[in-house]
Amino acid sequence: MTHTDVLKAAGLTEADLTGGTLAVHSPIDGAEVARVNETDAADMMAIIAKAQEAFRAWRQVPAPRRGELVRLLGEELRKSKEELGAVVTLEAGKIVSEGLGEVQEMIDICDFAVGLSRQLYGLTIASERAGHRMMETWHPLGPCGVITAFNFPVAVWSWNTALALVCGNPVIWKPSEKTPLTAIATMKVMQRALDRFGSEAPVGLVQLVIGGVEIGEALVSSKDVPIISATGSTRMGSVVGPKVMARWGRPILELGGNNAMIVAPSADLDMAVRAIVFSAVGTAGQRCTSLRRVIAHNSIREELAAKLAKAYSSLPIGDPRDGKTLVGPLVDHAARDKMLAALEKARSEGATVHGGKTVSSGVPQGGAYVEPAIAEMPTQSEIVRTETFAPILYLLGYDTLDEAIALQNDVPQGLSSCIFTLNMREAETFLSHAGSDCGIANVNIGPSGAEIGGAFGGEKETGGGRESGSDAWRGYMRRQTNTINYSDRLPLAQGVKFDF
Ligand code: UN1
Repeated sequence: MTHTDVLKAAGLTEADLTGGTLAVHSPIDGAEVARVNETDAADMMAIIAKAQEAFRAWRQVPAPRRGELVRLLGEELRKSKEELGAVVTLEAGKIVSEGLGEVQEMIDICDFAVGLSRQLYGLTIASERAGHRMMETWHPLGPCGVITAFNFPVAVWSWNTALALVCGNPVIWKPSEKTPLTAIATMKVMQRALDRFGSEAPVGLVQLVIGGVEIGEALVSSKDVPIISATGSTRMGSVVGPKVMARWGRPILELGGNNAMIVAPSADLDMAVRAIVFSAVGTAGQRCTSLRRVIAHNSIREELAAKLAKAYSSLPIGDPRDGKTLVGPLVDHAARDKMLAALEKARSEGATVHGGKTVSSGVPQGGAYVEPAIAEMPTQSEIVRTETFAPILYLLGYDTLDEAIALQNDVPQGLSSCIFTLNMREAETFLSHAGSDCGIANVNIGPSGAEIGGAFGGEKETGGGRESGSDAWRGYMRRQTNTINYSDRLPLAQGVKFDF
């Protein structure tokens, strides 16, 4: 199938693909695959106003009914899984299985949100006053701006959208400029669900805006978009977060990670190697959750390094559409330049680097293909503490668990982390208050590939936001505390007397 065939199979039309100003390139071969129309910044006010109007109608629809729309979305995604997965592969360069996995993640969050639509629970609370009752009610908050990154071009939208919709909020989606086509294809699927759902869903419930900083800025600075859920770099978040806060909006930020694995002396090394390779090399190291640092006990460090070198040498690098490939291309040549520069820096900081070379034979020409790299580091130097969005794995050693945990935590980011150990004391210490400082901490599995059922996000420079499962839905609603007096008196709390 040609690139155009893939796009057409996902429902994209000639009008979607041509005549616009935004050139879209496939990481597979660097080919220009479309010229997409960008949203005119001058239209943003009207788009936001439409979302506000949709909000006033959608919040009246009972939550379980809103869940029905999300159920239909899940059904349509099931039908379109292969076609949409193929667009993810084409536009983000993911291998086939990961492209499909991403759509599966969308389906999973839809299923979750459907159940949630009947469970937007509030508490009842004991009142100190006779004849009084207290409770909490959760109300829709308003339009939710969703800014997504190229590396999960559709799953992260679905985490936010499935939740926002059942919570009663419209969505305005600004995808990465690198991946507008998956967004357009996803909107076609969404439209099919909306058509089946019927007129109870207002016009403008889910809107797509395409473009650069100006478009994002319009969302970020509008008081009429109370929630901004943004995924991307720490630099982007450091601009978006304060701007949203300054106008009293609510940011949900999911930014950089610098995820580590501690490998203890008792670890099942073969399992650890499998976990390391998937999480460091999968998605060509371009997940927020990708493994970037292995902190191995010095007694097993050499053995582990040898096993890793062996595993890395056999990794099939190439066309992500080929079912045998495990390492596809980086998103673009700039990403490869950054990777090579990071490895240079690591060398200057004393690293011994294995791999990390540009691959140009046996791969489609025009794409940015690289050998995944392992950099054995003498210390956790500056480059190790920096997130480079590429398959670089820094290898460090440790002697005591305290030292390993301190190394694990001594980075600016706080997304995901894990320990491989069969020692229960070590595992529990790692998960305790004195252990990992990350939003995600795992035992005997890698840091990436989280299920949707848990809350997803992290601390420190990762931004503190939580999306996806557990009670992340609360981030999309406003909490109202209610006190109801069913007595014939008016007692004051805290024993205050105010008789007149
Ligand atoms: C991301 O990289 O922004 O846990 C999201 C994972 C995926 C989500 C990653 N479920 O790796």
